[in-house]
Amino acid sequence: MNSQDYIAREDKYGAHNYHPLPVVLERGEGVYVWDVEGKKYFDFLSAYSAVNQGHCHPKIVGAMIEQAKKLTLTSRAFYNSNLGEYEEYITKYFGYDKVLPMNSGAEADETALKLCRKWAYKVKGIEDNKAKIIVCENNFHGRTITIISMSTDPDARKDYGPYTPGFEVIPYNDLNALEKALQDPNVAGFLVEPIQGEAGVFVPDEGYLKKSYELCKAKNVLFIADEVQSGIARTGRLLACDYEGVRPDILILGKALSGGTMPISAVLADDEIMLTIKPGEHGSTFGGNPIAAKVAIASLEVVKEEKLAENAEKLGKIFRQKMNDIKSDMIELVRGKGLLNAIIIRPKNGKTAWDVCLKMAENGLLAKPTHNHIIRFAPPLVINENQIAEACNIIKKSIFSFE
Ligand code: IF1
Repeated sequence: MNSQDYIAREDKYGAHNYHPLPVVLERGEGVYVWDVEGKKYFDFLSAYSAVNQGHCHPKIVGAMIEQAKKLTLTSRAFYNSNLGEYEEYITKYFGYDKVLPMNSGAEADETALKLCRKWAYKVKGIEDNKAKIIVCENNFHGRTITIISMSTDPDARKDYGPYTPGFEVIPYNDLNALEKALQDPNVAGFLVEPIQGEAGVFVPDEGYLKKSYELCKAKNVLFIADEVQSGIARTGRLLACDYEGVRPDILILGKALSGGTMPISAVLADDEIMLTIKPGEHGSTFGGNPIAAKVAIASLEVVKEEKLAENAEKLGKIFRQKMNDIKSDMIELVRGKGLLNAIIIRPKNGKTAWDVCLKMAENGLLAKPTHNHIIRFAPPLVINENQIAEACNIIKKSIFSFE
C-alpha cells in the first residue's frame, strides 16, 4: 500500500471531519516523523503541542509499557497504587492543593466550568442557575456542545444548537471589556487562553493576564487559565501565565501531559474550589488510570530534566529571528512566544498558506495552515539549534519557490 491507498481508505471509511495534509505517517522519533514511503520530515506541529517531549520519548514510552504489563485500569470505584503518587507529584509540581484527573482537553475544560459553577453556588453565593462565565472571542477550548456554545467560530458552532446558556463573550486582549463584563454580580469566572492557539497564535499585550487576574480578584471572580496548548514548557516557561507571575485559580492542562502518548488532562485548584465537588458529582472511567498516572509523572519529569522550557525560550527567539530575516513579501508577520509561533502568509500568484505547507512537506517539514492565511510552527521542544537552522532553511526555500 502507498500513501494514496491509505488516504483513499480513510476517505472511504472515516468521517470527513478533517482535511489533513496528504502525508501518511507511520513512525516518529524526537523531532522527526517518517511516512509510509520512508520519507523523513521535521514535525513542526507536534500534534498541536501534545508531543512537546518529542515523539516516542523512551522514558515516557518505557513508563507506559511497564505499567501496561502490570495494571491498566481500575476505574475510580477502587483506589489504585499509582494515583496518589501522581496527585502528589503534579500538585507539588504546579503548586496547587488538589488535582482532578481527566482525559481530553475538552473534558478538562468542562470540568473547570463545572467547578466554577459549583463554587459560584456553594462559596460565592450566587443564586441558583444564575452563574455566568466570561470567555473571549476566537477562543478554542474543544468540541463538546457546551464548549462550542461559547465559541465564536461558525465552523465549530453552526448547526449544533441549541446552545448551553450562561456565557458572555468579550473581545480578547481587551481589559475595558473585561472590566465592564465584571460589573455583573453573577459573574463566577473568566476563562482565558494565555495565548490563543486556534486564533493563529495570538499573543496578548504584555500585562493583559496580570491585569485581568487583578480585575477578577477585585470582583471575587475565578481566573481560569486554559493552558492545554500553551502550558508545559511550550511558550518558554512551564506555564504561559508564569511570564506575568499569574497563578490561575483554576489551571487546565492536557496534551503534553502525556508527551503525546495517550489522552491525559488535568484540572488543578485549591481546596476552597476543588472540594465543592463531592463524591458522585463528577468523574470519568479512564481519568487517573494507573497508566496515565505513570505516564504523566514521566512526561513532567522529562520537561524538567531536559530543561524544555529554557530550550523553547532560547530556540523560539532564534526561530523568529530567522523567519524575520527571510526577505519575501509572502511573509506578512511573524509572531509567537517560545516555540509556539505563527507566520501570516500574504497570498502570491494565487498561492496560499496551504500551498506553502504542501511545498514544505515536499521539502521535508510538516506544518498546518489555520484560517487560510496563517501557518503554525510548533516543533517538539527537544529540538536543537542545528535542527532549527536546518528547518528554517526548508521554510525559506519553500517560500522562495513561489517567487
Ligand atoms: C482539533 C486548534 C490547536 C486547545 C485548548 C482545549 C483543547 C484544545 C487551548 C481541547 C485543543 C486542538 C484540538 C484539535 C485542533 C487543536 C488546535 F487549532 F484547534 F486550536 F491545538 F491549535 N484547549 N486544540 O487548543 O483539547 O479535547 O482536543 O484534547 O482538531 O480539534 P482536546
